[in-house]
Amino acid sequence: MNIKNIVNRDIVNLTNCEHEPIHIPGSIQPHGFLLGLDNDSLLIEFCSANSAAFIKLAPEALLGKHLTAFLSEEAFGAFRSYIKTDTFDSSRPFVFTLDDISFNTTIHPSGNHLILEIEPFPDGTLNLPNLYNQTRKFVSYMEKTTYLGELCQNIADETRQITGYDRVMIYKFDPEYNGEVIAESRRQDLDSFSGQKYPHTDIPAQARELYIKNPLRMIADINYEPVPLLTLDNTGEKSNKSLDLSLSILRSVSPIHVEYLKNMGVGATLTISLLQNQKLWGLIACHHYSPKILPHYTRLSALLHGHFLTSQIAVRETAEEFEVSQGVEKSLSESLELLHQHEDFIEACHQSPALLTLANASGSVIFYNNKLYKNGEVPADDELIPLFSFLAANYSTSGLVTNELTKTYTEHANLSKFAAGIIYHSLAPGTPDGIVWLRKERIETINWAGNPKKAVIENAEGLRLSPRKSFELWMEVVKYKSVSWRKTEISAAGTFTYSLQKHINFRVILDQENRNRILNDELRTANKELANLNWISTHDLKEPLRKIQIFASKVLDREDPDLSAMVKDSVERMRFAAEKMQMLIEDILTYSKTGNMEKVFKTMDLNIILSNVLEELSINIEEKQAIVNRVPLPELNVIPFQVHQLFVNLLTNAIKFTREGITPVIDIRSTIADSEDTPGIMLPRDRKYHQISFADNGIGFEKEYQNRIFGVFQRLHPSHKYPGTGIGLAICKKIMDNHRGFITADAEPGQGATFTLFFPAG
Ligand code: BLA
Repeated sequence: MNIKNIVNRDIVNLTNCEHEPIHIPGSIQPHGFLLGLDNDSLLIEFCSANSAAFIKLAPEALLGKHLTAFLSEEAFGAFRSYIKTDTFDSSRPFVFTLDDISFNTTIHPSGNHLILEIEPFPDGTLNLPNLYNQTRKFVSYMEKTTYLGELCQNIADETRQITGYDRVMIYKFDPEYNGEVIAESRRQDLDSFSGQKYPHTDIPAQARELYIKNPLRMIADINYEPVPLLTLDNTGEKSNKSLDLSLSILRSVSPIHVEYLKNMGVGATLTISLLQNQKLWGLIACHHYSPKILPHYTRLSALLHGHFLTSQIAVRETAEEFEVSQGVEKSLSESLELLHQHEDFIEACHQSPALLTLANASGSVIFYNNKLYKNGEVPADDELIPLFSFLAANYSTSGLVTNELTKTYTEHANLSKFAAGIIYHSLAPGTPDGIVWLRKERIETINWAGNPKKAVIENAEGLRLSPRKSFELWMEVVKYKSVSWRKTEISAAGTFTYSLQKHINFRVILDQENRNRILNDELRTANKELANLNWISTHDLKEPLRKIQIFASKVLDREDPDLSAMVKDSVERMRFAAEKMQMLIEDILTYSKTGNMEKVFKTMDLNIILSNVLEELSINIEEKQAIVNRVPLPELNVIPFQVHQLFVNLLTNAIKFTREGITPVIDIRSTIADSEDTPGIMLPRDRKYHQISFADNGIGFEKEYQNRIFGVFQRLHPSHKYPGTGIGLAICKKIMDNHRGFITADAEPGQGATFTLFFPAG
């Protein structure tokens, strides 16, 4: 019969430390022995080399056999019914007696095998724990303690009392899995480890994974000699056999960890996992300074402590978190209230204490419209402004939450005094406007148990890893960091920012509306004033002008021989100037009236208006012997007196700007047109217009004046021959605007001019 061992002989080195397969060492600790049975046949396939020390049968006598090799038929029957229950209950292990020694067998499945771990009861008794007492104590802790720290201390004390270890620690992980001793119960003569920190490298990831699956492990004697697991070497078909000991209690531990504990001077350990949300929250770590085997039931008692503490962690942490979040919520709703009450929240309330306490910040700053609104303890303005620009450039969409700003805003460590940690949100993307909550730097001294940077050292052989040898306190001073932001604080800051953004947007709209309203009011008043001013000034001006004209006429009419021709000429000029002035005033008055007067529309036959105008101008027409050709005009909804004015102005121009020696002919035409009929004119599409044109054969004008001609005081022919104020066509344009129509001009110098009106049809 060939027998081989399945000891894993991989050497751990710098490159594979995290991958050391600690679950398949192929060996166990010697305080018990292990059998691996084939699931189906129940034949012994694996046996630890130390079986003879317990049952006087060497592996050779057991491998390939049934348990009846050492159990009576009766005990074997009991075993069979035990394993039929499917769930293996470690609180009721399989117990058998051999030569008056009771053995405790914990059984669990592993792949295709059943693993039996067999330990004798150290003193031969079962030693059942007093669960009633234990439970009563737990309940009293629950009632007595409010905070997690206190509870941990109680658990540490109680665990030491039950188990008798020299030192019991509650060891808590931080997010990076560095650990800290947060509670400790110890033999009086020992130095305290309380408050010490241990780097994450002390417990590698695969070990942590394993401790989630298997919450309890024991090293009974750190100086133990690992016992190999043996199996039959059957024709080599399964040459690389291994047995997964993840859930085993006897599993041999990693040699690196053994070395670690030896360096620490520890003789035996018990470690219990504390889980939260399927993650390792911490450990109950027990040290003994000499070998120590903890009996099965006492282990279970200690495990119960672990479960109890685990069940309370969430409750206590939630209670603490709840207390904080109640305060945060209160401040948040206070701040939101202020926001809703004050239209100018930023100016009025930026120094509200609630704005700080909603995130438990030491300072806050709102940067809005290039102004800093500061609250609490904050950095100087010339530091804040560049900070806001930096944040807006990099975090305007995502925001930023950090307890170590210098990590992202490097080279600004000086800011840490007041802004080591920040929560930032933009208020308007694309601008530097934003809000920050700040936390001051908290300089922290960490008591590392040995220098964490030297947690791993290469030993003499070069590659082989070694845990550090010195656990002497190594103090690290952590700077530039603030206390971390809690979830509730981060979320309160987010909620408040969102409301502030809405508030600002609303303010902007409101401001805009206000500004428009004010502008409108101002415009209306200005218009009124203008109309008034026009009216007053024109009336006030007209009066003295009339007087000048009357006096001038009197002087001229008198035929006074004493008056020299020169004086007469001067008076004549004066009268002419006064007349011109009067015309100008008249036109200005009309122009301003055209815009400001109430616009009363009436359906009118334009032929009637045209006839009236022609009648009015008959003297001038006759004087020039002008011919007016007209076609029937439509009936339209118009402001009658304005269309009258329009026709007067157009016809007056046609009669005025005539060519010498040529009979003036004025053609008035009317038709319906749309944008397609008038390619040169930008009429709105899909609308029909009444197109009425006044064409003359007068002096015309240069094409370049075509558009300018409708501006105020545009005189095309500024000479005595063609007197005018330059307002007439501006009035025409305004009238057409009032009718939502258009006026265009077309001309050839020396050929004539055509003015076309477009009145909307229907
Ligand atoms: C395992 N390391 C462990 C365990 C603890 C620690 C508690 C669990 C195993 C056990 O039950 O003892 C660390 N123990 C501590 C710490 C304290 C303590 C911090 O009592 C503080 C008071 N360890 C190293 C280095 C490596 C390493 C450098 O220091 C490797 C790179 C490895 N630690 C290591 C391994 C295990 C381990 C592989 C798993 C041991 C096993 O379960 O096989």
